[in-house]
Amino acid sequence: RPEMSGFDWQDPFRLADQLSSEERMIAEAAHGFAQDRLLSRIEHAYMNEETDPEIFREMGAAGLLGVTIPESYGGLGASYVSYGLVAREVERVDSGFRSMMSVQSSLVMYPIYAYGTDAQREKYLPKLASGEWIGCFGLTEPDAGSDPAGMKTRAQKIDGGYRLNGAKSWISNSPIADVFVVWAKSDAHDGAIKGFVLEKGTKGLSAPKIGGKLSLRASITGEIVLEDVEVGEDALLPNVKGLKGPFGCLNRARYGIAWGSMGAAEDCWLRARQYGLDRKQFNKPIAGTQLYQKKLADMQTEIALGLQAALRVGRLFDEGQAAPEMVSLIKRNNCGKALDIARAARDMHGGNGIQIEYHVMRHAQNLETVNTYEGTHDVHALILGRAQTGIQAFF
Ligand code: TGC
Ligand code: FAD
Repeated sequence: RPEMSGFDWQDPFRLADQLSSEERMIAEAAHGFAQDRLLSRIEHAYMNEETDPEIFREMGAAGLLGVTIPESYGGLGASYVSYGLVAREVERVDSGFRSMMSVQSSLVMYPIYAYGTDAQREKYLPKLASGEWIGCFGLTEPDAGSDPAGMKTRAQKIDGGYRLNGAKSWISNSPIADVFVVWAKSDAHDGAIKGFVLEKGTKGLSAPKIGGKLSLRASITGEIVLEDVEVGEDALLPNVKGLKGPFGCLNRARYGIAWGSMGAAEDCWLRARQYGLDRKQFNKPIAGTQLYQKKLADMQTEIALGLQAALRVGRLFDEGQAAPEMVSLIKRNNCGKALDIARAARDMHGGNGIQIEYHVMRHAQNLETVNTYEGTHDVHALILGRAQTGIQAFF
């Protein structure tokens, strides 16, 4: 029998050994940035429901925006595994900060890069990569969430361009956005869904904030209201048509969320472990009880498995071999497990667990959103059910 080796309880499957030196370097830099620049701001941002736009510029300077976009457009030109590692480090601090980063990278820079013209790439990507401009992605509408094909937003062909009318709802970053990637049914394209890049200040375009959120409070959310917004032909993303346009972006963002949610879960796990070692009841640390240790073991197990799965899909992404269903599987499972872990960590902190300074309840509240956006837990189950039965069960 070959020799057995030591066990690193914090990294059970030695994820770190499976990364390239560049990936390790990017992860370490993201960890340093998130712990130095983001952790110190989160309690104030969350309690006051405030989003500091300066964070985008700081993320840009740290190289965290557009990780997979080529360097010639201001990105890092790094792997999808690197992008996932960045999401993990940022969400270790807060899901809202990761949301800001992933919308900018996967939902705004990616479609401009993949579906745009050279002129659009040159105009928008460097400023989005530096964080000078903030982007948002408008797919969801008040009456079209899980079923985006039911969208009512329309683009009508006019001389030299398009006139857009409609309303988008629940849009991350929109009230502070400079660049709006908006999806609309276009009468010039047989009613197919097309993407448009709109700019702040265009007549008829507004983006009111949605207040009163009890989750993801550090990430601003709003509507996008389009009232006879007229744009030139140069606003159209010409190189994609149909739902596969927005879904091509969502595949990437959902993949990042699978990593990010594990970052939030790790923070909850490590905090619960330390709390259990420090907190004594019945004359001993609560971490010395069987129930407490079982919960820690469950957390460790789900996180180790979830990270390993995300790494596998990331490698396949980098080889051009990832399928959307793989992404559904890890987005669904990792978000669901992270939410369970955060709720358990909240409970393990007793009364202190409801306090902002113990962080775990904030993660649990955030993960309610993360489990819902980019396809709900149940919608991803239906995608996986369809793949194995051949029967779609959406309606
Ligand atoms: P369906 O018939 O399945 O497909 C229609 C067309 O789209 C193509 N397609 C995909 N292409 C690439 N990647 C994917 N993942 C794709 N999924 C579908 C498909 O091939 C087909 O193309 P074609 O050429 O044959 O027409 O479409 P359906 O209408 O039956 O869709 C069903 C369903 C439920 C799977 C889909 O609508 C869905 O995933 N709904 C969830 C909606 C969602 O995820 N919304 C996200 C909004 S953005 C957001 O939440 C950002 S939060 C960000 C943050 O703050 O971090
Ligand atoms: P619904 O689709 O109405 O779903 C309600 C419930 O019904 C869910 O439990 C769902 O699983 C279930 N359900 C729906 N259909 C079925 C079915 N066929 N079978 C069984 N159950 C079903 N969108 C963007 O476009 N851009 C963004 O930047 C963005 N950011 C967001 C930020 C936040 C904070 C939030 C909360 C949402 C954001 N969204 C964004 C929207 C998000 O993607 C949607 O909320 C999500 O897709 C679900 O849509 P819905 O809210 O309309 O819920």
